[in-house]
Amino acid sequence: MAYFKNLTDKIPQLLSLLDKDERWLILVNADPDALASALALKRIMVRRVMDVGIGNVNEIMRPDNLAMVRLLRIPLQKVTSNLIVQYDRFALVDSQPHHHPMFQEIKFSLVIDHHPVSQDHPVSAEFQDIRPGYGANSTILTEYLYNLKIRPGKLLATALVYGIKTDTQSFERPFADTDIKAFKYLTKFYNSSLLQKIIRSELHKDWLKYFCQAFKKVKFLGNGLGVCLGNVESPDILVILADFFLQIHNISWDMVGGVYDNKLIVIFRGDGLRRDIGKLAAKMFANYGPAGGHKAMARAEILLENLNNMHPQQFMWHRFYCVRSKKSIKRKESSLACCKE
Ligand SMILES: [Mn+2]
Repeated sequence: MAYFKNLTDKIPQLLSLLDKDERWLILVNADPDALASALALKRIMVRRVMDVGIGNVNEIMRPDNLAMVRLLRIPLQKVTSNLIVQYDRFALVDSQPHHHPMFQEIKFSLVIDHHPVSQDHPVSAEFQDIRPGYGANSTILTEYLYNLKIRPGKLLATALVYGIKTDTQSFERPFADTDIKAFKYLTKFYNSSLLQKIIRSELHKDWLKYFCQAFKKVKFLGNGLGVCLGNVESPDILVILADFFLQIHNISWDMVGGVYDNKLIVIFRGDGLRRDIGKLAAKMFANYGPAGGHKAMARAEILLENLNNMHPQQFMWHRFYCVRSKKSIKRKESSLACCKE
């Protein structure tokens, strides 16, 4: 039996679409899984069409994504109307046309994705392969490479490994058996030092100042802690700090807030053992904006105009003490004063 699913129907259909006289552009909303998928599709197309490029619709900011693009030499171009007119055909990977306004303006000939299909937005591409059961789109592309007998080179294999690793959160999120198979298969060809280098590129040098601020402002709350920064360049630094503080011995949960894009964003992290951090996030902020998550990870985003004229830091702590004193009221049946909702 073949190691991967047999794509006997799909392969001829895909190949019949590729023409030596046509230029293809593969579009992505760039994240590691999308970038790896695009690189794999480019590898499949490269000698079968006149030219193939990769275009990203979003700005790439995360340091690990930037490291991936640089170290794995992914030739990316920002999508503009000028770029679009240089190509004849368009492919989309790890997304569907309705996922981004810029995709909606393009007629795609090929879509390969693993997100759920929407009845309201059926995909109309000539060639489509959408498999929502898969943890990563990189897995689908690995199956194509295998079926086409293309052995992935070091850079492509490393990209696909990282795509699977990030989309499945190292197999902590739902995944299919074939995601594991693809991962195992690709590790024969990848470069572990390159992968480690990408994984470790979590921080921009400029972000170190947020650590200083956080160390000065952190408040310990029993077995948890909280900190609220001012404006931050990216909400990713809040995630990094929240993950960082959870490494402290005897700290079982934390919350890290900051202001970005006219919103107070609070990232919650917990050890997932006793306290349900998703519930805490919802109790604190659900009346003010999207807030919630699961036992170990949660997030809240509140527009600054909804902070009841309070400073973001003041608002975060105010909501925390409201929730906490309510809990203690329940426990002690005392009549401690609490804020009005
Ligand atoms: Mn994906």
